[in-house]
Amino acid sequence: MALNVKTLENRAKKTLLEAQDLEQLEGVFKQYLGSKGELTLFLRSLAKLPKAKRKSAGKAANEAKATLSIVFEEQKKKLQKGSAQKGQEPFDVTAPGTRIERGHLHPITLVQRRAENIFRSMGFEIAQGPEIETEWYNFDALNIAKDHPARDMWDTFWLKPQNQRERLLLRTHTSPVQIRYMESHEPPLRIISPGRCFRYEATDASHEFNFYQLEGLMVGKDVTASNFKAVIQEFLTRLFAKPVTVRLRPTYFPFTEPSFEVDASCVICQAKGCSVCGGDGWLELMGAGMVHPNVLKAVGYNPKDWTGFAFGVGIERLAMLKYRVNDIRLFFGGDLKFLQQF
Ligand code: FA5
Repeated sequence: MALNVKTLENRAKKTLLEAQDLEQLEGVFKQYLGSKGELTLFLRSLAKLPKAKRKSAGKAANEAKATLSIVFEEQKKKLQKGSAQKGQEPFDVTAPGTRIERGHLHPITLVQRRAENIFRSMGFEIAQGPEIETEWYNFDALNIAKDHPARDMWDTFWLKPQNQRERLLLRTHTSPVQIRYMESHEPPLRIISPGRCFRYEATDASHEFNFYQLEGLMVGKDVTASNFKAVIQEFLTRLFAKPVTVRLRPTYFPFTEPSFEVDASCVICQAKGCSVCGGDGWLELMGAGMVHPNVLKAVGYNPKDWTGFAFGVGIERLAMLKYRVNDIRLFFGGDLKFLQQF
């Protein structure tokens, strides 16, 4: 009996090693070690053997099973490696290549660039300022006193002090760029400053803790609120490629006097009334006003000689209207299904 097992083992080993592919190999394995395989059936039949023969035959059969399993695994690895290498071999140089996806600009960047082009064509320069600001530029120089409640509207993220004498924060608006620019330039001047802002506030469909603003500033001789209205109406009409009417409502900002809340006629329904404008035909877009004399004084300008207007608009808010996006969080969610539409 032991001799027969050895013969069977040798035959099975030879056939396993001769297998040309994985399918053939599996077939041979089944033939000997499958549920109805020769060796399996032999192992099952051991119980019928007389006790004296059973022990040695069982030992020989189990050793054969172990050896064949090892040979099977080794041969399998060899064939798998071979087929992977083979897969790389045929190379059709005439076959069309895999198309490379081209990236594209984010909708916020598209609106920012369009806005920059429109303002540039009206004689505005583009100025930049740091996202990490000092308390002085973000608040004090803008006439916002330390204990003024207006600071609560612009709660932000403060940085751990590292030997600086000035406290640092993530800027809450782009208005500090007004100060930085005026400190180093003489009027007359016209600038816009697009950039990232941060606020410590809960997010909802129209608020993010990280968003973009576009600041505008024009200082000159006899610059008035009428100049502001004309500039902003021209900007919005060109941005939305539709006629837009602008409405100014009185409000309060510490760095402008008088200050306005700027509403535009709804570009979705042409001011007829819809769900986006809440039915009244007007959309609140930005804060603005005439530069406060204290701000002009703080940068060394004489308020008797110079006047100016300033405004700050949320770029996401413009993009939401332009592309009819109903939730600001979509811009920063990284969902490709959303982003690929632009
Ligand atoms: C300001 O930030 C003033 N610095 C604007 C200004 C500039 C007034 C110059 C006068 C002169 P306000 O907090 O209202 O104001 O923000 C201006 C615009 O930024 C808002 O109308 C809105 O479009 C956008 N904005 C403000 N907070 C958020 C936010 N959390 N998420 C998205 N957009 C925001």
